[in-house]
Amino acid sequence: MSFFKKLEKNCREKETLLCVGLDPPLERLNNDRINFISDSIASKNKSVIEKTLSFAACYKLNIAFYEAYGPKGLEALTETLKVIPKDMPTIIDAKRNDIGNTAEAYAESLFNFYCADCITINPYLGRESVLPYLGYRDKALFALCRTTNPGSDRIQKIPVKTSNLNNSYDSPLYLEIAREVLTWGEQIGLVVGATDYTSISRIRKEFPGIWMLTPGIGAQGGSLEKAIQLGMRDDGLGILPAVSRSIYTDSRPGMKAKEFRDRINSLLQSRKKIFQGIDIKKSTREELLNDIIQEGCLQFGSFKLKSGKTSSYYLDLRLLISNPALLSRTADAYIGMLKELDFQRIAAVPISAIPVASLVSLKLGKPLIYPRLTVKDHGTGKKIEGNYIPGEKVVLIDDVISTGKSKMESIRVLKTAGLKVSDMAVLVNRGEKLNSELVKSGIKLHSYADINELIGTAKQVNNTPKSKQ
Ligand code: NUP
Repeated sequence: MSFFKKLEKNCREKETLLCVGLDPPLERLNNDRINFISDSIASKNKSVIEKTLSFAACYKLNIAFYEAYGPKGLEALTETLKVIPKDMPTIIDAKRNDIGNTAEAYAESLFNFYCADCITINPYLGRESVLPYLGYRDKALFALCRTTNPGSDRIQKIPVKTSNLNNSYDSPLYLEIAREVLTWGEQIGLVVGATDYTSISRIRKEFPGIWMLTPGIGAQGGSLEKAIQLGMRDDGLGILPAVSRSIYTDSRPGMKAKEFRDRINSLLQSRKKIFQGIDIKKSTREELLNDIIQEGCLQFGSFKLKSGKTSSYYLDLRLLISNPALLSRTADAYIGMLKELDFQRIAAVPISAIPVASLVSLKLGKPLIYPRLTVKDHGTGKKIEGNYIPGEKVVLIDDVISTGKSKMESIRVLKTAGLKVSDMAVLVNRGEKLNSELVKSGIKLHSYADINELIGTAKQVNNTPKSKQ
């Protein structure tokens, strides 16, 4: 299992985001004492691990505090890593990097010898220096982006000229580094310290899906609450507040870790309340289709379609917006289709898909955009509403598909802006012959129900007394 999957599983199961740092404070030792340091650190670590295990999302060991004692210190590191249960993700904070073949040796040591699941690296040397680490597919990296030491401002905030499709502007160096580093692979997160809240917020805004490792809480004065509020993803994950000294050197490390975990969770609870809104029942597929029919979304008669053809039925899924609970359940149906797909943003086909796509976006924590099929001659005149980065993968959402001709209009606008569309999801497929350009594009169509199933449901619903929703 990959590091980020293992981490997310652990965070969800144990309801925690806390990264506990195992950094034994440095002692100046004489020759006699150094022989005992390995046992002494290993047993202190074992005790801290036992007490904090239920509150930790992962452990981070800064290698400096072990290397300081030479081979005896590294023995303690090895022993400690053995004590940590296999399903608990481990990070070795080494900030290590070099030219390719040297980085290969570092990767061998940290990933194969010490068996860390993840390490911190310095991205200053560029992409090739990171490739040897990325060869370990199940492992991950946190690249230094914004560090907590006060002097880091002088370097990390240097303004850099940046340009995108429309304009050029200044960005702080750390943001440019983030933009570059995150193109190197999916196994990469960023170190963004809790001592600069603006950078946490800018990184989260620009990269809604990434993981941040956030040290600087406790001994260095960073606020846990602010870091979480600004850095948490909308799914309640995505940030690892890292606390070392404030837990490790406390006389009751277990209580201290619990206290941090509880503070994180109380923020999570209040967020959940905001997002939950109304009480929504979970429904089976059959119940959902029944209720959509009951809402009057499928009408029989003679209807003229956009294509000019006449149809004996008409699907009006726009009605769902007036029944918030049903709209929310419909959004869950889309989420079921989107779960396994790989994308950074959702694009809604205007106008009918925008309300349900907004709900999907909110529930999944994935940002939303929509293309404009007719560009306004006033205001900004944008072709796409919302923020995006060219090169990102988007999934297109619409309510119904007939031939898919109108989907192609949206897809063309998105592609012209440099976005990649490989999947689209609709609630109902009318089962017509698909537009040839759409077929050629290779975009995969996911539909929740086809029209025959819906017509079948409608017949049953019309023959049975109306049930209460
Ligand atoms: O910017 C950084 N700041 C920082 O403190 C990047 C880090 N990796 N760290 C590390 O996090 C630091 O070296 C130490 O291992 C831990 C913070 O420890 P504490 O201040 O919670 O004791």
